[in-house]
Amino acid sequence: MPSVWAEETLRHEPEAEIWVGVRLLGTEVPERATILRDAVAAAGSRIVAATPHDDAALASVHAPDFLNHLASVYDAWVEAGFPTDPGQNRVVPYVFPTPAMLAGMDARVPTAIHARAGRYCYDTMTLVGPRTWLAARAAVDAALTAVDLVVAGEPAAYAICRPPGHHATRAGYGGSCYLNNAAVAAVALRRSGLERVAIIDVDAHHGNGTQSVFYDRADVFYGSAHVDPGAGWFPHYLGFAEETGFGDGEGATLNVPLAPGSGDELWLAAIERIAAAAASFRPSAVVLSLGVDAAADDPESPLQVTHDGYRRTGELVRELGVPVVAVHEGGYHLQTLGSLTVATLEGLTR
Ligand code: SP5
Ligand code: ZN
Repeated sequence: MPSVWAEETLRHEPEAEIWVGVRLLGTEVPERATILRDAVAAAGSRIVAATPHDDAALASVHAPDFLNHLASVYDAWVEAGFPTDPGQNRVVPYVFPTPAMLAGMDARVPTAIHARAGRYCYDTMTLVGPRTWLAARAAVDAALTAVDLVVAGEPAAYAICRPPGHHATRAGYGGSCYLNNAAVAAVALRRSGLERVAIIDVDAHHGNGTQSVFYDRADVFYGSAHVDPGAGWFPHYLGFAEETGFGDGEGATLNVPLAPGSGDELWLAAIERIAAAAASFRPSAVVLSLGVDAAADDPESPLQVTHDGYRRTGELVRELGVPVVAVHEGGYHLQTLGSLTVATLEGLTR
């Protein structure tokens, strides 16, 4: 199975995340991508270079003002002098125009960059640096190249996307995600002529961004197993079982939240439910949002999925019998990230 690689994905260096006001070393580090590339190559995957793609699919997922903001916010931050005064070399917002602030009024558009920084961002953990845009855009190209491979007849292709994407909404970034690689891949598959696409999200966290992009659409199913956001895990406010879609999309969203500590048995029961719902949807292709942070050793989630659990997850997706574009999301334990991904891809192609 081919794996798509883009060197520029290494150029995003967030260096930190601000969590509960404390500056921590972030876990979404560039080394994740090289580990993934080396692991799949060692397992026999053919490494394919990502090719540049235009903005057609990207612009149907994300708002134009959001894309312009992400592409330009770092330069504006530097231009305004923030790296020297007060000494912040990454874009870190401090005021967010939430419903709590606006109280039903429309947000104005401020000119100051430290004010505008909060307009399209929803947390303090997702920093923007000098080449964040370059890397995020390259991850989109990797996902679109994997789509091309599947459209050309490959039964499955894997995109080594970094930064990840499933928390990015139409006009918002957060959760270490900037551009929604999986959503763009799903749209590109639709644009290739496929009528229905199912997204199956096996990252430990709920993909609130992907869910929201397709929430009112009947042509893209979104199913996700993840640690219960209500139990204290990102993204906290979304990802509950009651969220089932809206309007034309009613019934095309399925969330299966799992209690912290859940292992293979509960995880695989959730994946089986999601695969059954995806099968009923009769998709022509699947986008697998492949995060491996539900694994036991991962520092960012309390789930306890094993290598065998991830392998079986891949098999359950393969058993849908349609082509699969796998797009990497989370997974932060550097020692097992590669082998967990290989196990999933082996299940997917066995
Ligand atoms: C794509 C993806 O997996 N995004 C996950 C974002 C969740 N990050 C939450 C980070 C919360 C605090 N991190 C420090 C953990 C201290 N134990
Ligand atoms: Zn995650």
